[in-house]
Amino acid sequence: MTLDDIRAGGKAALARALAELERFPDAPATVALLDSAYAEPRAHVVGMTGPPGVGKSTLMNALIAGWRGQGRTVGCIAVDPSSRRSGGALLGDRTRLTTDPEDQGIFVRSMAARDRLGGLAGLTVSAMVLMRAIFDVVLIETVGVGQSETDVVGVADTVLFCVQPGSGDSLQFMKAGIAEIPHVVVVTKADMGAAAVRARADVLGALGLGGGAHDGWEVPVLMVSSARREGVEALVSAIDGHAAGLAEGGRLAAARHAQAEAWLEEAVRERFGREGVRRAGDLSLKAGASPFVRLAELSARLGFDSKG
Ligand SMILES: Nc1nc2c(ncn2[C@@H]2O[C@H](COP(=O)(O)OP(=O)(O)OP(=O)(O)O)[C@@H](O)[C@H]2O)c(=O)[nH]1
Ligand SMILES: [Mg+2]
Repeated sequence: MTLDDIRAGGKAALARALAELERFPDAPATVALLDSAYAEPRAHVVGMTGPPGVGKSTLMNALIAGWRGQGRTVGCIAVDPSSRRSGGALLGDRTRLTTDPEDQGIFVRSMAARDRLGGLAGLTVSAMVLMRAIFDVVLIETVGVGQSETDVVGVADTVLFCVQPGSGDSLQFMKAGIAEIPHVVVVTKADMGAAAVRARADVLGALGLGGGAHDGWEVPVLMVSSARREGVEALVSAIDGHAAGLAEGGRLAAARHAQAEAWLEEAVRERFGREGVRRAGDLSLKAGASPFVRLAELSARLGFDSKG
């Protein structure tokens, strides 16, 4: 299947391609597809994280509606930390999508984070790269449990961190040293009134303590009520503002290049362990070079490990 086939075949074709990608991650056809997708990035990639129940999925629905209202196409990946649910991942259940299933401009895919607790499995990156070549926006939702918040940094151009009013999330935010992670902080459930205002002040205080520095970008802390669809437009604008800043001076390309190199090293480590990383030697990528071809080459050289 080629990118053109997927673009022509719509959501059904994309679903088939993603299934192939999961079943045969190392097949030459898969690598070729990912390679071409990597060379044609189209979407801005937004990562959304935050504690369980903070309102990520509801916000995802509101954001999708916001982007679709502007005529933009949206691909979503909801990463399910399967260990959180009894009986494994309830795929598709977490998203509770309220959008029109007939709309070809929205595609949502749940994925289980098999490899690490709450982490973004290698497949998430492959799916993201494929969807990035097809949609205007790609949104990745992942539950922040422990240190896994940082994982979303490895796949997204703009990272949103969600904080719930009255939950102590903002305190956690300070203690856990996660203030450097987000490009935009969202105080969810803003319809909760005073508690939301306080949460925002707390987060601003935490950011003021030296956190939140991103290359001249001042991290906005926005109050959003997904339930009432309030503040969603401002959030969409803030994301666009961050994207515009990244587009200057080749920053976006540099950030994506660094992500690709980090992913490659992680993938080699997962397959061949630390010893594999050592034997692989130089894991840097040439500008614009796809990590997928490189991984395939390295895997052939290092010998396929049963863990792969
Ligand atoms: N009052 C209010 N409640 C909200 C809002 N957004 C979400 N909720 C509620 O908060 C609860 C959790 O929302 P979800 O969107 O499922 O939260 P989540 O972060 O995706 O949860 P997990 O996927 O389990 O981590 C649900 O009961 C929602 O109805 C909001 O804007 N206002
Ligand atoms: Mg959710």
